[in-house]
Amino acid sequence: MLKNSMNVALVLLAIAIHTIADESFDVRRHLSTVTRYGIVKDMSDDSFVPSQNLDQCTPIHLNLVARHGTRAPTKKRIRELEALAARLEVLVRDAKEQKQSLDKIPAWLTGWSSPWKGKRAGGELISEGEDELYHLGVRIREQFPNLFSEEYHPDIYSIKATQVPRASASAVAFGMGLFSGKGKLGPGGHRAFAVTSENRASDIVLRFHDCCQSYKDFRKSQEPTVKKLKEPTLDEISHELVRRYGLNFTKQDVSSLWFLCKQEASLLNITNQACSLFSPVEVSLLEYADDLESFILKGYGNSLNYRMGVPLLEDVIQSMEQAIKAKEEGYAPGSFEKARLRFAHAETLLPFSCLIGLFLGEFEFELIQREQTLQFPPKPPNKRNWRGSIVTPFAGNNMLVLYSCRSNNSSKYFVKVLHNERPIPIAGCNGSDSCPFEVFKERIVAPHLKHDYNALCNVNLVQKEKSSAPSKFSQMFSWIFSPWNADTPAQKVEL
Ligand SMILES: *[C@@H]1O[C@H](CO)[C@@H](O)[C@H](O)[C@H]1NC(C)=O
Ligand SMILES: *[C@@H]1O[C@H](CO)[C@@H](O)[C@H](O)[C@H]1NC(C)=O
Ligand SMILES: *[C@@H]1O[C@H](CO)[C@@H](O)[C@H](O)[C@H]1NC(C)=O
Ligand SMILES: *[C@@H]1O[C@H](CO)[C@@H](O)[C@H](O)[C@H]1NC(C)=O
Ligand SMILES: CC(=O)N[C@H]1CO[C@H](CO)[C@@H](O)[C@@H]1O
Repeated sequence: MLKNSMNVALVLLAIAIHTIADESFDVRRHLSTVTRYGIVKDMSDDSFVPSQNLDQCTPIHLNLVARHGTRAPTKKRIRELEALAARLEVLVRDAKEQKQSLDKIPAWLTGWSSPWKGKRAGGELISEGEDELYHLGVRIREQFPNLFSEEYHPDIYSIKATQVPRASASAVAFGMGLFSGKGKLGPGGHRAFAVTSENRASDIVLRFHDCCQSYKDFRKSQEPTVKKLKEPTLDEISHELVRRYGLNFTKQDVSSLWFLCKQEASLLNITNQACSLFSPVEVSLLEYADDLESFILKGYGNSLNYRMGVPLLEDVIQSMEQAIKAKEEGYAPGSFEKARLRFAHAETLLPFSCLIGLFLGEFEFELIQREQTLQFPPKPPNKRNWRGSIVTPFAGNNMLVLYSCRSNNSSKYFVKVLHNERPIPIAGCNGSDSCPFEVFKERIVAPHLKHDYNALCNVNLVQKEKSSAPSKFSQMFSWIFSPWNADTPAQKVEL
């Protein structure tokens, strides 16, 4: 009797602790790269004081590298969720057959079916994603009025997207915001603008990951490592869930449930189903496992991950040099580029952030410069800089704004970096959010430009293998003629 009432008391205490924790814990901020932009946009490091040293300067050029907005799950993931529905049915049935009490089973779980059931295609930008990019365009124009005051011309505002529909749709949504009210089309005063793409088979500026054979090999070789790193977390959590809900969840089930949680919370704003299966601590561990994966496969975990982005970095620097030349030589307004706006993927934005040394302390920056590897980010509850939700949420972006300053000194041009529209400390600029263009170029960019894309990626080797024209053609045709199968194996896990 006494024992029972003590158990009840303990359970009540546990519930109380659980609810207190829940109040400050918003799972929607912990979805790694499935996090929505609006949830994290204003959540950056408040302790960082942006520098004021550019007060006397004018922005003359802007580079944007943005990830596409919130998108539907891909076809492969849609199938995973359908398999999960079948699994849950079996688990509940087994529990019934064992004549177990069903009290512990959350109500939603019985008879659950995937909201994406029967959809034949996935991966497209959804309306929430359009909204993110549209408003980003509106805010950028408001923030830099003198950069965007000119009459549109495709050479002045160059808009580039990868040849993947969610990225080009993101570019269009952004442009609609950026140019709204500037045209004559419809009640919104829209205007047409150009979005250009390179062929995805050779787009080494925005899809360098997909053209780089040695990166593809590396990624494949790391699959077992990543799986092994995630295993203990999934093991531990599946044991907990089995105990808590009386269903025999496997590791795979837990992995699919976490995926479902991220989709529900991000796309449907539902947090009281799959997400509520996990405690805040468990969510933090699952989030960490995702972040660790992106660190290893797309981030500082391996230098190839970001070095293959050298063509993009070159493109950025070259656009700045052109802008400086236009300024120095007094080109007439309307005859030079003011912004280069790019819409791509997490696979583009993450490496680019690494190339400019974001999310690093000074010590780590030095290590990277000396071409040494970084340690893994620390496990929760330790704090870490490398968080997918901050580094690449949907519509996550880096802006590099070039300023011209009136000064008697040699540093007339400055680069300022905004991450998700906020100033961010750059280790290569002594932790300031800006530094002189020359310093930026010498200290941050030059060490990377020593590396050559073709050499890094074994491009010559690949071309030898695929040198026969027909195979290139058939590759192209299979892509053109099979829109529902556009994801080739190498792109399956693309974000
Ligand atoms: C779960 O698995 C264990 C061990 O495999 C088994 O003893 C138990 O009956 C199963 N429970 C249910 C509900 O299927
Ligand atoms: C999402 O749900 C929360 C309540 O859980 C609500 O406060 C919020 O307004 C919702 N957001 C959207 C965009 O619907
Ligand atoms: C520029 O020169 C003026 C006087 O010629 C001086 O007062 C000012 O401090 C100088 N500015 C900088 C940034 O050195
Ligand atoms: C960073 O600080 C060091 C010493 O504090 C100084 O020598 C160096 O010029 C600074 N670099 C930049 C880019 O401000
Ligand atoms: C390189 C250069 O011109 N440096 C000058 C910057 O301004 C200070 C103060 O005006 C001068 O002393 C430097 O020579």
